Amino acid sequence: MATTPKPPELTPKTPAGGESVVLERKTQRVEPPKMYQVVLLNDDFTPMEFVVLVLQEFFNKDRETATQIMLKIHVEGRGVCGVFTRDLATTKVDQVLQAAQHNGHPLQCVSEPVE
Ligand code: TYC
Repeated sequence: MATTPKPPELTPKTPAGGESVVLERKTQRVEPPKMYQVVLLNDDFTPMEFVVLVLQEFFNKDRETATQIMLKIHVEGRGVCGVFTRDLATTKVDQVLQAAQHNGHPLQCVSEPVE
């Protein structure tokens, strides 16, 4: 035998005893995503100009800023190129490593969680 579907219940049920039900509206709080910094590492072989181009191309730095970051890496051994969500940071690392490999440079790049 076919059954007729019931319409959805639009009003909260009144509990036995007759008292009414108050539905609270809860404010939804969403945690900001964990962020990851992409770090370039110094080496003795990758040309300075290549690192500057990488910073301009993949991290949208202007030439002057890119040069400053490259020199900081050259002197200090490492430097932060940008801070991203996890997936974007992974993509940036992949892009840098692929460009370095393609051009025969040993440039290394890693991502690490920001504290
Ligand atoms: N140290 C390299 C050189 O003297 C330049 C360099 C800078 C390489 C930054 C890597 O992440 C790097 N040619």
